[in-house]
Amino acid sequence: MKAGEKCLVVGSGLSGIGSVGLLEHMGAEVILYDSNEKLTVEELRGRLPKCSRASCITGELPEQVLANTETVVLSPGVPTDIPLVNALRDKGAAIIGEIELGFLQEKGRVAAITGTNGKTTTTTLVGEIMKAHLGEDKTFVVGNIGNPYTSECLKTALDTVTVGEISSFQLETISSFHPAVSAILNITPDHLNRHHTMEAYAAAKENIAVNQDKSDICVLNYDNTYTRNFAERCPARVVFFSSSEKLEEGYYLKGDKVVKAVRGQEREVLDVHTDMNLAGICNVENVMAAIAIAEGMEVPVDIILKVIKTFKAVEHRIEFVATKGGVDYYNDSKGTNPDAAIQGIRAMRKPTVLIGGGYDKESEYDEWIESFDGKVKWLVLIGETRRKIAECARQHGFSRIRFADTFEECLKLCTELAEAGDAVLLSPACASWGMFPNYEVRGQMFKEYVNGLK
Ligand code: UMA
Repeated sequence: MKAGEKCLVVGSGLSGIGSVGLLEHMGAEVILYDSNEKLTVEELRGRLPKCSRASCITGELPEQVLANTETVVLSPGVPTDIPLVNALRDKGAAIIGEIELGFLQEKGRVAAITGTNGKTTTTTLVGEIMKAHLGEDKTFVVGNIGNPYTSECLKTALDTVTVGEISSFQLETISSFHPAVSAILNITPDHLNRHHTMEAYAAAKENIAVNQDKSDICVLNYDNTYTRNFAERCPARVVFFSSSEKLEEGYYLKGDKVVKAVRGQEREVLDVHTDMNLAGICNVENVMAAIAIAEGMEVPVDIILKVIKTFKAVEHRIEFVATKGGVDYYNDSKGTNPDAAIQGIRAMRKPTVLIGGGYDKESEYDEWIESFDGKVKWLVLIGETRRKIAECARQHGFSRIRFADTFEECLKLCTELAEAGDAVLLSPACASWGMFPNYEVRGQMFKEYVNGLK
């Protein structure tokens, strides 16, 4: 990027603010733009540091800016096929995403993790392992996890490692992003309103390896059809993990043990009951992926195991909150798609009052409803998708459904419906948008309500 380059940053959230800071450091002339008409220019300015010289625009983008922009940095929440982005592309502007911009300043090695589910847990665990190996000051954990890459990349050096949780949205707009180790944990239907087809969604995820070669590693889930098939065309050296199949090469679950196979020779790595604190088969898969990634980043096995032994569940992911009036409350606000929510139900051991519904990502709910398996005694529905889910549930013979207009009403209803010996699970199978700014706020509100119960 040349000094004085005219850059437009679209979106004034975390990624946008990080991008403006980095672009200004790189000597660019920056405009921060947000299409949300409800935001004022003053509000945008207030989000930037005082020293920033960036201009701010909200609402409609003036024709002159459209014509003069040389590089556009898109926030992940901005679809790449909206008229504004098409117009900028047609005018000849280069379009990149926030992750690509961060990578332009990367000096160390990168481990990048994507997948429909398990990204946050795996990224956090790999981050902890890298910190134990290299030290806190030489490890950066960035990306979809909530810490923009552009805010950290200038601190990287030849001996640092960046661990990135990278979403499909972020992978749509990379061009040179090149991790030494990548991982695709699984690919199941999600975000179809944004990507339109499963093929496009899978292709975005596969982009994580697009710049890798055989000197790099790509960790893939053998049990998932999409990721297993990707191995055939993956440009990196593939390392598989599996929780259901014996592998000649890779990491797999054998009874209660995770073993590593090298040309058919097995070595026991850990016992899933005594060596880890995370519940559910999905977490065994996350742990296997984390071991494969960390070994790929040349971390000695004893350090990896030491960290896994003390690692606790990530907030909002099948997180036990409290027992109140004999009822166990679980926060799985991160269950933002049907597949993740199925894992939440699987982890329950008691009759469950389930909170579902939220923002409509055009998901199908059939498999989720089928996974209720006699365990869900009431389904309390909220949000935009509630009628669609109720209709689907009734088609599958499940009619113990209640509706709530607000989250507060929903929580009160759950407390009334749950009896001692039951569980209440917030695992909505939908994103939080529309009712909450993000899933963290939804989970936090749930926890505050539960902790306030007598
Ligand atoms: N905006 C526009 N034009 C548009 C769309 C949005 O101007 O067409 C503006 C909005 O008005 C808003 C801003 O863009 O002011 C928001 O940008 P954003 O949605 O990209 O949000 P950020 O705050 O930058 O957060 C993003 C990720 N958000 C999304 O991908 C939706 C965060 O992931 C991530 O933590 C953060 O960057 C730092 O990397 C969140 C997420 O929900 C957790 N991710 C999805 C998921 O996990 O399912 C993919």
